[in-house]
Amino acid sequence: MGGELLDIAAARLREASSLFVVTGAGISAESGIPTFRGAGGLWEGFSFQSLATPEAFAEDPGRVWRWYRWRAEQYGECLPNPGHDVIAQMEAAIPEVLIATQNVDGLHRRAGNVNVVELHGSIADMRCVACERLAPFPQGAIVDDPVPRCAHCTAAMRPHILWFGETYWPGILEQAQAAARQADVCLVVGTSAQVWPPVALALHARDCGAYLIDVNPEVTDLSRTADAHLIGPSGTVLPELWERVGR
Ligand code: BV8
Ligand code: ZN
Repeated sequence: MGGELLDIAAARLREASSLFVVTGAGISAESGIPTFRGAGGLWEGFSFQSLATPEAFAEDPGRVWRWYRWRAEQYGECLPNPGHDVIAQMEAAIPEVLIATQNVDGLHRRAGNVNVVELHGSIADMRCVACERLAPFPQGAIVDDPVPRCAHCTAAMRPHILWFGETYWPGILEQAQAAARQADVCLVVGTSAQVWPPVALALHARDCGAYLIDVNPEVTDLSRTADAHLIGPSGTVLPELWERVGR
């Protein structure tokens, strides 16, 4: 990858007092979590319409729960990778940092990031369909009914994850938009830029004056409009970039 592009991106990060980060499944690929649209991705054999939608849950909650329990098992065995670690170091070094992640795997928090907005929810939580109370996502093997019941009102619980066709929880996008508006640098890592609202956040940051860096081994609609497309896996590119920043 072009050294001078790395140097320019590093220079921007060195001067930045506010950083807005948008991440997608690609940042967790090197932690062993399959991406959605890559080979062997989560959608292999499952179309998202059949699983990550409110209709699918209404039709067969047990099937949706089994899929998420399988994913939770996978995520539980995974660890943050050097890409996550660098983003945690960035938050420690730069005054204003917000991470808006599309991932539900919780790896940014496990890497030490604190200012994290989980745009699409988290595999660590489940939510009551009736009273909306949150509870920890069930661990271990499914013993009886795969659909947990609410301890408070006995209605069915669902994964606390945003499904396709659902609107974002109030305040979530606004919080991210506020960070996007005041960012000196917007760093996008590992997203195919196919789900619109997260992409819109990065473009909003750029429209408000942020320098837009995209880290992805592939070319996407976002990398084409980025100020710097750093081509490669984030587990390698981010440490190299941060090394040159020297903060
Ligand atoms: C909304 C949680 C307003 C689930 C997710 C009704 C039905 C169907 C669709 C819609 C609908 N109504 C509206 C829509 C549009 C829909 C949408 O955008 N669909 C797309 C697919 C066209 N959006 C929504 O529904 C959103 N809501 O817009 O609200 C609204 C409401 C109603 C009507 C109109 C408007 C809600 C979307 C949230 C869905 N939930 N996840 C779960 O996890 O089970 S989305 C899911 O896919 C992820 O969370 C992620 O956000 C998203 C995109 O995936 P990526 O993270 O980008 O991952 P992907 O695999 O695609 O790409 C990986 C990238 O990494 C690749 O580029 C690859 O090159 C790169 N990479 C690989 N290795 C590495 C790497 N990069 C760096 N390093 C590496 N090593
Ligand atoms: Zn309840």
